[in-house]
Amino acid sequence: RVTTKILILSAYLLISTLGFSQELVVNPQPQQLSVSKYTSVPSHFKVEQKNADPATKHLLSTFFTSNNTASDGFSISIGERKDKFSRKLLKKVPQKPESYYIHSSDKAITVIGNDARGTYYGVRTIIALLQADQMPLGEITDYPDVTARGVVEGFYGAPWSFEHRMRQIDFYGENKLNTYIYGPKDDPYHSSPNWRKAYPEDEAAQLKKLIDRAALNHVDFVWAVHPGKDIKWTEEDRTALLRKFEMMYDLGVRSYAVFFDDISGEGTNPSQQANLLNYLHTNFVKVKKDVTPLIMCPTEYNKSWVKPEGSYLETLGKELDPSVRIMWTGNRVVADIDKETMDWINNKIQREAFIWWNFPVSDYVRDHLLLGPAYGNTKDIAKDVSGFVSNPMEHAEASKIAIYGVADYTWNMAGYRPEQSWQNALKVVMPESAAALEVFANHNSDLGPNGHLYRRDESVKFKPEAEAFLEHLKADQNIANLDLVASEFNAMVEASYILLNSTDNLVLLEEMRPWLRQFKLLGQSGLAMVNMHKALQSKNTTDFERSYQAIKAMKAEMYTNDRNDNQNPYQPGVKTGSLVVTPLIDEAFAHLTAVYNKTFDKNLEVVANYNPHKLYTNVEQLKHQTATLKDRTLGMNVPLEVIRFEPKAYFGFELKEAAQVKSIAYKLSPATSYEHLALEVSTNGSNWTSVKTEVKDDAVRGTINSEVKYIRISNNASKTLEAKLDHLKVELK
Ligand code: 14T
Repeated sequence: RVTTKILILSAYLLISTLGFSQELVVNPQPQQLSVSKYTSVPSHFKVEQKNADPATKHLLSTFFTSNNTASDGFSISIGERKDKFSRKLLKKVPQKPESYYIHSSDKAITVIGNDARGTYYGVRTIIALLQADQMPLGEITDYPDVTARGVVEGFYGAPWSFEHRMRQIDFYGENKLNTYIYGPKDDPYHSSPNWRKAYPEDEAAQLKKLIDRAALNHVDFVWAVHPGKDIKWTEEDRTALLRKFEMMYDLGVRSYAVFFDDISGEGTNPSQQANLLNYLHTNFVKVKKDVTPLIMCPTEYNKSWVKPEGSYLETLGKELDPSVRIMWTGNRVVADIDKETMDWINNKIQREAFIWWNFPVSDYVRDHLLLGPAYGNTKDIAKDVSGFVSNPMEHAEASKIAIYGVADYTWNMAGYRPEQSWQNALKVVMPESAAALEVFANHNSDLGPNGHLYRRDESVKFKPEAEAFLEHLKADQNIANLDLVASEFNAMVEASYILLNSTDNLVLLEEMRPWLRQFKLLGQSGLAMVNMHKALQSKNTTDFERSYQAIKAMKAEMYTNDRNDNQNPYQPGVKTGSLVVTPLIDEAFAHLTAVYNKTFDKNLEVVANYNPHKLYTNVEQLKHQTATLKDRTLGMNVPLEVIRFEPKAYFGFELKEAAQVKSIAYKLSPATSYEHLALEVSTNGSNWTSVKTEVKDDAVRGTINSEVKYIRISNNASKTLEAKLDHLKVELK
């Protein structure tokens, strides 16, 4: 009996000792960890908190309860540099904001922070270790590389719910992120027209709860305002803004941002923007004394939008008070950040830019889930940024995978390993089903073709297998990795079942459900494809045709899901495995069917489901958009931005072959654009006929009665036209 117990115990200790080097326990990865070994956790502690920080106090109370504390327990003392500690220990605390030092021996644990937040982080670290049954013997010296680290809720689309935000803020505290910028594009009290007004009572009450929760997690709740659409540069409007800041202050806000992105007209004037920020700095930040430096998002917030002849950024750099932080998304709207990016912008604005990283935001590819690692930013920019925040997906819980990586990267850049960090993140968000989640996330990370030209790796380890498979299949050679490919499809199906029936993170499951249903079907169609191949080899036509029909049925079901789930007006539908797995199955299916038809003199349809029509345009901003086909309606994914139509610019479709068309509809704003645009059709792409149109509800409609192959809307005027494209749709007969 006793020996078994000892055996189990020592095996357990061995595992937990080995555990730390391979397993997650503390995120972000500490800067310096010199722990000689991990021993078993004392059963009782005597906790002494020397500082009075309420957040730390609360955190301590979540772990040290009446169950594991006693007056003669193991000593753990916690405090700040300014509290009483031995000189020897105090010397070890880094002279850096938010730093901490932990000394842990078989006699006592001491946690000393450089400041209140550093102490809080030290406690986070020691609790995480003790919770994982890893009592360290040694020292931990730790501090963040980047000053402001966190998230900007700055995407278009449904803002996060109150419950999601509460969960997020706790997650930031757990992962030592210190910044949550509240700026949902679709909150009318953040933007026009209601930015001047107080929040309605119930919304204010919820915000207050979030702000309090942020304080409890040592997270700066940054309230952002987006006034640029209708702001007047008057005394009246600036006092209106001051009043709003004051109202938010009363709710507990101590950090503020002003966003000037995505606006046009008078609001874009840099001197006026600087004036306003300086006014707020002088009359609010300096007066209050407990408010952190202002953050602003410029109108030209990425390099590709900087007007060569203008001096917008230089003006901000010169005129804005040096304490004001300026946000920057990089060389493009969606971009990864490197040293050159930082040198360029910092030189222009005469300060370290505050990075707004547009990942894993998916508001321009809403039919995709972005579950891959946070990678692509170089490790040499720690000293060049004043902050680094991630703009996430509208799926809050799913965004945690990337946010976990951002927490790790911004804390300890040199030590950041994206893949390792990602693995750890999967275990944190789904402790029981992490392995299944890995299979799913592996094949759900790219965005598909998009207007921002931003892409991510997907199916990384499977990709070479998929390529080898297709190569051998098409060359009619033995497919050496057939079993490997089949077992990946099998893993997809099994992972789907596991996740669809998991209980370890129901919030995440709800967000992923539509994609999981597609993923299961995709895996099943992969298995059926492998079966087609085997049946063809053994000349079993019955098996071949059954698997062929099964794939068609699965494709039909996926198509139905695509038209019923996630029906947002921008990129409706549900895409999964779109970079590697789906093309592999589609290509193999088409090839196998063609070979089968030839061998057995049959006539099965070769393509299962694909859009044969193409975009037809000479407008750079539209070239990378995608053409969509839903039932008989041909459409186009439109970009959010204003498009420049130069003289002779055109956009439309090239049909696979000439066909009858029921109607053509498009909408642009402003509607005055229609005066300069003509709707034209052609059978050969060189002779064009104009189509008569009518305008109704600001949208244009045209009908034709002959077969056409090309359809275009062209700018036949002599001047450039700037307009937003709302939609373009062609109804096929
Ligand atoms: F302010 C910014 F730094 C920024 O990135 N703004 C938006 C952001 O809210 C959005 O989530 C993100 C991804 O779509 O990109 C910016 O949104 C755009 C991008 C455009 F190209 C808004 C209008 C555009 F024309």
